[in-house]
Amino acid sequence: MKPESPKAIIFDVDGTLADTEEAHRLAFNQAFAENGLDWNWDAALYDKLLAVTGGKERIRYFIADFLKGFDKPADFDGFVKRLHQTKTAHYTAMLAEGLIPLRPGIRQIMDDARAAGIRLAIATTTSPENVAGLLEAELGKNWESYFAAIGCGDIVPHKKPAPDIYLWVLERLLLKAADCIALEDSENGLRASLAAGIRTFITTNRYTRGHDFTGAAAVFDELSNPANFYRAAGLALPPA
Ligand code: XBP
Ligand code: MG
Repeated sequence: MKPESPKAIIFDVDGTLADTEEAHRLAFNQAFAENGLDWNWDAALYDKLLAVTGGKERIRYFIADFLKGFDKPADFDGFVKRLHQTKTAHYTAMLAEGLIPLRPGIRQIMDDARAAGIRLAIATTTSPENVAGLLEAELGKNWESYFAAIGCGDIVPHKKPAPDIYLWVLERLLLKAADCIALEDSENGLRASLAAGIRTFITTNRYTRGHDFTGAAAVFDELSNPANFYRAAGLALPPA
């Protein structure tokens, strides 16, 4: 039986709405240099570090698992927090310059869905400043009006692959998981949305192409032709 047309589409941000991880990686390295740390996360190392979601959590993971003999400062939590704040400042500066566009087809999907009365939401691990920076640059000052719920960063105790952020969004939408679909890019993201019971579609990128997407409803390399996504998702939307 054909599933009913979803009432909401819940978007992941990094890697899904926009190809952001290279900019995150550069911002991390700028923050390390600015704080006199000779750490350099090249693409190969960053690929491994992306196993942990959340920038603060990723810094801790790097120190614990990849950095031998680091002498932790007394206020280690404060050290990580400040380092991550510096990184976020560099990253949002890149966003403000319009350096990170939405991926092909994403704007079309948002506009088509809104025109058909399908609600949009965000469920991301990234910091709220980053969501605002990306979407203000791409959708304009009233970007928040596009979304019925915006779940990001530390508002939940456990980040992806835990389902917390998706459950938080479903609660705000007052919708059941079966009424929604999710759009993700990574294995951690897919595990989070599936654990929340949400039918999930994947769009891959250079960092996630080799991930295990078992359980995804469909996997796309990219969404420049939204009609393929609409057909797979049972979205009654006009072909692009
Ligand atoms: C991706 C993440 C984030 C970003 C870095 O989030 O895991 O941690 O890599 O952003 P998602 P922060 O795919 O859920 O959008 O440094 O702000 O965490
Ligand atoms: Mg992602």
